[in-house]
Amino acid sequence: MRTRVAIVGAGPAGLLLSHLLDREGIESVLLENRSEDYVLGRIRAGVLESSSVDLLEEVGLADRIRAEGKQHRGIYLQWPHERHHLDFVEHVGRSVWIYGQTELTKDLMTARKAAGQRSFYEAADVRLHDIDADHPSVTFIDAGGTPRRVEAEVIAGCDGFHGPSRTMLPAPVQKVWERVYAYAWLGVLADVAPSTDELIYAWHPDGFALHSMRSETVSRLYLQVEPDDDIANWSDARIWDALAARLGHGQHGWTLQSGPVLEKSILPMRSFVSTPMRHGRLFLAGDAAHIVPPTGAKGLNLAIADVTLLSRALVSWLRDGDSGLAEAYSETALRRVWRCTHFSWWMTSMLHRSGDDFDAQLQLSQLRWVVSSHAGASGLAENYAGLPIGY
Ligand code: RFL
Ligand code: PHB
Repeated sequence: MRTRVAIVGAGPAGLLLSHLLDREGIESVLLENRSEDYVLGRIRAGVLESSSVDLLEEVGLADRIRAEGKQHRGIYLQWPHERHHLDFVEHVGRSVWIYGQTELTKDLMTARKAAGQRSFYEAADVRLHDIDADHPSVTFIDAGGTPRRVEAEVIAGCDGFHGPSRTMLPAPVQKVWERVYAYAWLGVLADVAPSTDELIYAWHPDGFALHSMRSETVSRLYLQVEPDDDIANWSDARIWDALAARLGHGQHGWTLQSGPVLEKSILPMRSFVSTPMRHGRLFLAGDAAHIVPPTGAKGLNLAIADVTLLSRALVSWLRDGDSGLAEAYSETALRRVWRCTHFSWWMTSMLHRSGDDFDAQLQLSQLRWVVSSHAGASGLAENYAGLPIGY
């Protein structure tokens, strides 16, 4: 079959790209190796920057975010015996929205179906061909076992960190930067109302903890653990005890409400950037090109920013015959990628326990500076609430 853009991967990057292209009259075929239910069931990010929500609004995808999401003015930063609210709106005039990636994925899948574009879930053995030629293609085996080929003008590799697209870059042109952290996150989804109105990021001698949320009745919580720790070592009771200690249960009258654990798992943490984000007729976007540790809540927002730039570049090239933005895509996208890579690394390094007591004192000094200095608070707020798409 023929199409204009073959999109590999139905995560937020691939699904949103398909929607942005469809609005400009550019047809695409979407290939995803998992089932629709599997993609919808993956619990991941939960914070949208205001620029992400503005973009989704512009393209008719923000109704449910505005109705069911929750707007937060800022976050709490805390360490033993002290909790400070950092008000992003006061410092930079922008807020963030709490809206689960699963909900956004649902909205994007609904939009793709309404647009009547072709999607293949459970596509096996997805392979990219001829990315250096004028007519690249993707082959795969569909859910019924039939081998198929999609011929396209461009391939968008939106297939996440483990997908095949990035591996197509020839070794001499590819450059990779990576940092693997000496800790991991244990993530918990709990059937209990959040014990806080806005997110709490907590530094603690036992390790970092984060209190986030998904709705009025569901909480999302994280604990710093060893990277090789086994989830079997963490009973629900041990998890709640650790959260209570690190989040300061009982301090200044604040209490952590515990409840049934719906899901728990351990997530590795890494920073990773692969360049270039374009080679020939293959364009990479989202986790296919870069990974950030989740402390800055940037992964999902970066995927949204990438495909916003990519859709503008592809529309101008494929519809209007101007390849300028496409030529510049990698360089333009990487400016924001490195900004978010730095911010995520900085938040991670400031909040996680590692090193010795000297490191701990530096972290605490940095935290005190961030909450007490307008310059410090504004820097964090500007990055967390999100820089403009064209940054
Ligand atoms: P995704 O969401 O990984 O989507 C890629 C899609 O490509 C599919 N795929 C293939 N399709 C066809 N053929 C193949 N061979 C394929 N191989 C893979 C995959 O099944 C998938 O559907 O990347 P995308 O669209 O770039 O979106 C990026 C975001 O999902 C990601 O940055 C964030 O979710 C990162 N992240 C988190 N970010 C946060 O800001 N806060 C979080 O709490 C948070 N938690 C997480 C996360 C990422 C996780 N992963 C990837 C391990 C928790 C986890 C578990
Ligand atoms: C989440 O709600 O899953 C979440 C929120 C903020 C982060 C990371 C994850 O920094």
